[in-house]
Amino acid sequence: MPKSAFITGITGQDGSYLAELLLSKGYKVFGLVRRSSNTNLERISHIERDITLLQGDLLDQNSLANAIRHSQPDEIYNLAAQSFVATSWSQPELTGQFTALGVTRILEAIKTENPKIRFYQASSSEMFGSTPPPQSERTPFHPRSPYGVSKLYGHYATINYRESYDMFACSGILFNHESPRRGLEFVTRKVSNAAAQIKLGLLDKMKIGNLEAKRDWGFAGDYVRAMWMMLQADQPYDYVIATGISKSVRELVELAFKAVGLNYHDYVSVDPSLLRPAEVDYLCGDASYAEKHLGWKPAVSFE
Ligand code: NDP
Ligand code: GDR
Repeated sequence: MPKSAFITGITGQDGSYLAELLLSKGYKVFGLVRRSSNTNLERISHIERDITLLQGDLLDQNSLANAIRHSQPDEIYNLAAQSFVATSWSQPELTGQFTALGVTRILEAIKTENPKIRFYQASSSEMFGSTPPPQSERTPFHPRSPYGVSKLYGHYATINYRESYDMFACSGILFNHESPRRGLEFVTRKVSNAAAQIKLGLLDKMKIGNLEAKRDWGFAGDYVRAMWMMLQADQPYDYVIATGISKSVRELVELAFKAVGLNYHDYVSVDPSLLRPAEVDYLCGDASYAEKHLGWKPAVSFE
C-alpha cells in the first residue's frame, strides 16, 4: 500500500514543494484548500491532476475532521497559517485564530479520527525573536510579533499533544526559506522582483524597511525534505532547520542588484512606514541536531 499524506497550506510555497516531494516518493497526496472567489492554485497547477484537493479551513473544526476522515492519511503536515509577520500586527486576532488555534483544531481532529497519524507542525525561528544567535532546540523563546506568539502557541500545543496522548507529533523550527514560489510581499521576492523590473525599465525605485535585520536564509526545497525526514524518524522530536549562515537585508539587496549589473544605492531608499513595531534583529540557526539525528543538510546556499 502506498503511504498517504494530507497537507494543509498546499497552495503555499512550502505546500507545493512538499507535495512534489511526496509524489516523487509514491505517496497519495491530499491537500486542504479554502474556498475563495478566485482560484489560487498557481503553485500546484503542474501537479493538480496527481493530487486530491479537499475543501476546508483551519477556522472550521468540522471541515478538518471531514478531510481527515476522507483522506485516511498516514501523515499530516500542517503548513497553513497567516504567515506574513508584518500583517500580524494589523490582524493580530485573525493571526491567532489561524496560526495558533488552527493547530489545536487539527490536533483535536487527529486525536478524534486517528491518533496514530504522524503530525508535522510548521514552527518558526520567529519564536526565538530577540534571543541572540546561534539559536538551537535548547534556546529560550522570546517572540516579537503576534505571528511569533501564535507560532509559539502552536509549538507548545504540538508538544502537549505528544506528551498527553502519546501522539507522533513533531515541530520543525524552520528558519527563513525562499524560492521562486515565495510570495511577493516577503523581502527576498520583493527585492529580486524589483531588481529585475528596474533592470527592464519597468520600475524606477524600490522602497525598503529595515536594511540591518539579519536572517538565515535557505531554499524551500531543502526544507520540505527535512519535514518529511522528521516524520520518518523512530521517535517524534522537534528540530531546528537552518543553514547556519546569516546575512543582512542590505547584503541581500546588494547581491540582487549586482546580479543584474546595478548599484543598489541608485535605486533603493528606506521607507520608515515599512519598519515593524518590534523587529527580530538577528537569526542564525544551529541545525546540528537535525544533521546528527536525521542526516539532514541544506544543499542550496544563500548566493
Ligand atoms: P505561505 O504563506 O506561502 O502559505 C500559507 C498557506 O496557508 C497557503 O496555502 C494558504 O492558503 C494557507 N492558509 C492560510 N490560512 C488558512 C486557513 N484559514 N485555512 C486553510 N489554509 C489556510 O507560507 P509558506 O509556504 O512560506 O510557509 C508554510 C508554513 O511554514 C507556514 O505555517 C509558515 O508560517 C511556516 N514557516 C515558513 C517559513 C518560511 O520561511 N517560508 C519559516 C518558518 C515557518 P491560501 O492560498 O488560500 O492563502
Ligand atoms: P520574516 O520574512 O518576517 O523573517 O518571516 P520577511 O521576508 O517578511 O522579512 C525578513 C526581514 O526583512 C526585513 N525587511 C522587509 N521585509 C519585507 N517583507 N518587506 C520589506 O520591504 C522589508 N524591508 C526590510 C523585515 O523587517 C525582516 O527583518 C518569514 C515568514 O516566512 C514567516 O512565516 C516565517 O516564520 C519566518 O520567515 C521564519
